[in-house]
Amino acid sequence: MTGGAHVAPREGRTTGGFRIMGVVNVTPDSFSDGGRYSEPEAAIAHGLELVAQGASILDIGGESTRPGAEPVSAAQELRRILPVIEGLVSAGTLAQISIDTSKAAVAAAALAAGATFVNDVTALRGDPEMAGLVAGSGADCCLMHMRGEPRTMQLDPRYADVVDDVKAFLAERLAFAIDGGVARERIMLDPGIGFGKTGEHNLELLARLDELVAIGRPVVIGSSRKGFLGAITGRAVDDRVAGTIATNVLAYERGARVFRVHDVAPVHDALAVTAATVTAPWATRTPTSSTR
Ligand code: HH2
Repeated sequence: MTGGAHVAPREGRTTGGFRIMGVVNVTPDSFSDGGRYSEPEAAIAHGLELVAQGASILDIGGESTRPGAEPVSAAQELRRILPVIEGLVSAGTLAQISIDTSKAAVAAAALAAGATFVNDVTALRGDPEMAGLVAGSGADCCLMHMRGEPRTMQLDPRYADVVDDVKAFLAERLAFAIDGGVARERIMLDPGIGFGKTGEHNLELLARLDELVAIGRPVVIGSSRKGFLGAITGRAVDDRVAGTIATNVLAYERGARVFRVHDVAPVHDALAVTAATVTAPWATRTPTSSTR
């Protein structure tokens, strides 16, 4: 399969060295915003607003991956995402456009329309054509850990050691992608918060995130509004921004650098302050020089 033209993604990085990936779900059934941006005009306007709030990547999705979600056809997914990508491109957005799909046919059309990033929650396992497509297009990609598939992934997930298991999986998928011709510097890794994990698994992955960062590729975190935040705070899905901020600030401190969120403005500000604090001169001063 051939992909889009060879592409050079725009940078758009902020001074703190982090990037925010704003979520644009063009779906009727996403867990937090399903149905809100099903019309292309609404999705395009929402995407542009997220960029104005600080997103440098827009992640466009046409299929929900929430627990229990039913798969949709490539044709249906394309009908949802293509007008949105085309609209964002013709609006001249400076953000990098990411396609959230595990189907190569959908990714190929999205890349041809101007996307330069493939966010594949199956980490190139869902479609045998995907690795070749990503390699040939020169797009960036995110490889995410998921245990099982969305329909069944939350049925009693178990791990020997969740961080060791996710780390081994991500290292194996990184090697697979590189063997398939994807440039190492194009690849990001994601522990897949909420994908075949209990709340405790999610928390342990966040607490020990530095162990995944040690693989040596940028780590993406997608904790935004997810169920484990509701379980801790008792908050409904639309009211989990404080929990989302806490997890993203913690993940930044542990070394994550890409943050996939719905609530871009507050997360951007929280990360900007965190980054300014931990990258300031005093943060790296040695004890001897600071005791005088
Ligand atoms: N989470 C969701 C979807 N895609 N991609 C990455 N890389 N990491 C994530 O954690 C991740 C993801 C689920 O969130 P959302 O898109 O809001 O919901 P839905 O899948 O129901 O559309």
